[in-house]
Amino acid sequence: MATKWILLVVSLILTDCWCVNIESLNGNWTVRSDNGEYHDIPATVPGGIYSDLMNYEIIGDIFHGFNDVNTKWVPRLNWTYFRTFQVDDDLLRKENVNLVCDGLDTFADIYINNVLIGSSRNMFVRYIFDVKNALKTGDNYIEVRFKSPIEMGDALAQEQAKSYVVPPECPPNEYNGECHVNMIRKMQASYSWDWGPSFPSVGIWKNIYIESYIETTIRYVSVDVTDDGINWHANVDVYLAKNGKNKVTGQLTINLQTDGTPIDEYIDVDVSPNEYGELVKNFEIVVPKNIVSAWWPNGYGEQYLYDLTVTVTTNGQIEDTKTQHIGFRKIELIQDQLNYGTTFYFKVNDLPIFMKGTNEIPLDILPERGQDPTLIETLLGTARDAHMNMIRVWGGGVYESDYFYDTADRYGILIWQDFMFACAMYPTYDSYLENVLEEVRHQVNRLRSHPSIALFAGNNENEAALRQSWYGTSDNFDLYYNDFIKLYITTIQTEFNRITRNKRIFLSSSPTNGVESISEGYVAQNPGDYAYGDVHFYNYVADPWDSNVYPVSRFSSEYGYQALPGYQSLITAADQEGDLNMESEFMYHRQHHPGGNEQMKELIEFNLNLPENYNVNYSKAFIYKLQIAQALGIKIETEHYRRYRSTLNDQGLGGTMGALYWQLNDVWLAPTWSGIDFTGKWKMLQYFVQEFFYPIIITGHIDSQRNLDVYVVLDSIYVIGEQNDLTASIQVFNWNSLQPIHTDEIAVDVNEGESALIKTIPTDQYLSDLNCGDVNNAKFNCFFSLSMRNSNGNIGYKNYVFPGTLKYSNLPRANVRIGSVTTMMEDPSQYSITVISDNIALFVWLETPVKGEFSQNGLVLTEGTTNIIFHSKEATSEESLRNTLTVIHLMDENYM
Ligand code: BMA
Repeated sequence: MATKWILLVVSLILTDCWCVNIESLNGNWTVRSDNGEYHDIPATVPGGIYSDLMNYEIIGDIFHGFNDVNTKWVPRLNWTYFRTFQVDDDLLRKENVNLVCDGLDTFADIYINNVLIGSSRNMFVRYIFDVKNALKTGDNYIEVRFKSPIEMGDALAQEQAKSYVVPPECPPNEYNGECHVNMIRKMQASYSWDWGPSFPSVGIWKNIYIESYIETTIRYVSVDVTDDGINWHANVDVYLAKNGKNKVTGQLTINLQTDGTPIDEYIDVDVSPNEYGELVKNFEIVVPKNIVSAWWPNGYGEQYLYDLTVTVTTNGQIEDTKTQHIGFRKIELIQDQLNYGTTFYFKVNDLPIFMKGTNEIPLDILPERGQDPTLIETLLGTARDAHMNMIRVWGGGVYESDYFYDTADRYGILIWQDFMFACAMYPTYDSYLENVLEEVRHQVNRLRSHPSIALFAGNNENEAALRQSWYGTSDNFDLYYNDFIKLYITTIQTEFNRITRNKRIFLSSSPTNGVESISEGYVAQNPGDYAYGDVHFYNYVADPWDSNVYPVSRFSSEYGYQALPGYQSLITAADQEGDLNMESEFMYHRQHHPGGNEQMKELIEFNLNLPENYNVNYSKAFIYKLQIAQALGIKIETEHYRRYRSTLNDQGLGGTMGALYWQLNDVWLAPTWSGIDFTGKWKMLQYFVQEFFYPIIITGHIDSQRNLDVYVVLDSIYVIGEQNDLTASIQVFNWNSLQPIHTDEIAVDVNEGESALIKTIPTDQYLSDLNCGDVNNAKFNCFFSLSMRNSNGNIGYKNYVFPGTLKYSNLPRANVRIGSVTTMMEDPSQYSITVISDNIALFVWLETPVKGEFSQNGLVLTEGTTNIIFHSKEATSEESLRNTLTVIHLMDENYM
């Protein structure tokens, strides 16, 4: 009984922290422009100027029509956010009173009661200002005076140009963007990108609050987990606040949850600032492997997370408590020497894992909106359901919210985290580098405890940009080379290694040749060398459906093709239907990628006929065919990478262990590389992603000798169970019959983590013997259908290989219609739909305005009746779904 009471008292003490006090300043503010034109505009914090001006209807929906250029005046003004707030005596009695700004975008002077208390210059830094002497009891007044980021960027560029220009000065004209974003520490894409509009945001985009405490408070609990083979080691850094008294003496109480008895530790602290001005206490918790369960990436096991709670006590009083979820996992990047080149793959908990995933761009071009938990859950949930295990947070966006990384931890999605530098040269004068150092310290300490964070990389494509002189730097290579080293190596990497004590993976760039780049002084002769490191691959002049055009890389971290969002999505951004004609001003306005619209037409034309321009459904047909071209292109490319995981080719290339396509999401309605459009609707690509990333696939390709090579690739049996009696079926279908004309059955023997070649077929001879058309002239009226089954039924998804260019074939005519639509008993938000066809039908595409997703879409039908599930995300009924459902296919007369 007594023990119980003691425990209760102790737990009350440990959870009840009465010293640190937080007074939020989030909520209602007011904003005005400094030129006097706009005043008394109600504002919301966290937020931003575009959101506030839209809410107050000073500007229309910035995502509509040409409003990106119509609102170019917004970031050219200086905007001041202000409000009053109350302070009481108790708060002012505390020794330390600070204003904490989790995110200010970007250049602001902050005044309290008309006294300047500090300034900001980096949207990725958390600013903490001592405001004890600025506050008074009762009413207080705060102003955050933002300066125009455009003017600041211009001024900094002028100053920089006095010694030398740091290019690119401006984006290509097609972007309708702004210049000099590389001068400022702000989301680089907010000045436009090849997939995004220019909205140079301004505002208080994260929480803002007054904190008060007596002795200290906890700034970060940052953890790097390592493994010595027998035990896990949680290397913990507790960063304490340091203003007021410059030394902290007291105790830390540590509590780590385990599967059994928690680990409790008490540590005395007596810390003074180190040479970097940090008050940091480092300690190690040794965790026997049998008392916690390992964290695994999606598809390989569970994502066990444990609470690590740190409490700081001074003078016998609890000052602050922070809980961090940690996971126990070991992650290594293996770059072993091969005869030619090196490997480049990740091992998690000693298991080599093929990384399947994508690149995310900022979740919203207005950074405050990218914090939305529902948006995060939806995007990462879609990634998880599509069997992804890695997402790259690309370097032109933002370090995402805590909620984003928490969700990645829960979903088992490893994060390849770029530092926020992309496609540019950057300055390196002293105060710029100091600014970057503040960013690195904050972001690395904020993020590194997440088990999902696999690695940090210095930048996006700047090694390649420098080596290949994308911005005309070749005449002064040494100058920009020295800047490269100074920024990414001497500054960022050195600081990163110091903070993490060399316990985390750092790559200087992406793409990079990894160890080979290092041996070539960090800027390799060919940073995109297939024999080393990671590769970004884009080729718009070769047939995307021919797997022989793709690189045999070690790890492909970017690749993709553009497509338009679906008609129903795109029309919401336009004024009228005619805007969706490919030749319209709107369509050229929305295409930022130079030459992109012509490339999209070519992308279709490699394999399909362009729709006739006079067709009433021209825009719909164009979008449909473009989505097919994109989806199948990325599918073929991804399966190519997955097939190569166990093979080295004659040149010693291969052993591919990663496929991160470009790009997951969108920030406006436009032609982009995404699989999910800005309204959340899936392009055909996203439907294909969940199939081509399935843990086991059967996949075939026709090699340069015209052999059809069929592989089974098995990543892990975790999701699908034991595969001991697997049979593959290679069928040939004639375009005009739902009955296969030939079936070849093969017993499959494939190991976990293997890509196994199960059959090679001399395509043309084989199909000629089966009377498959004018084979010698590459006109085929047959195709291959691939599937797998075991004694429990079908395994994975069906796949297919077209032996020739589709547009040269006499393609199948079919009548495809919706049969029944029935609410599913077990879950009324799901509807079972039957699709009926009287013949082979290609890329059968279902659509409805009701929000939700189909279980499959863009199907190649080889059966008369196919069941599809629709998961609705808004209220609907059998009847309204049935009434709005449409189904089309490649040879649909209305879409040719
Ligand atoms: C790569 C990316 C992005 C770009 C994409 C598509 O270069 O890193 O900069 O949006 O390709 O062009």
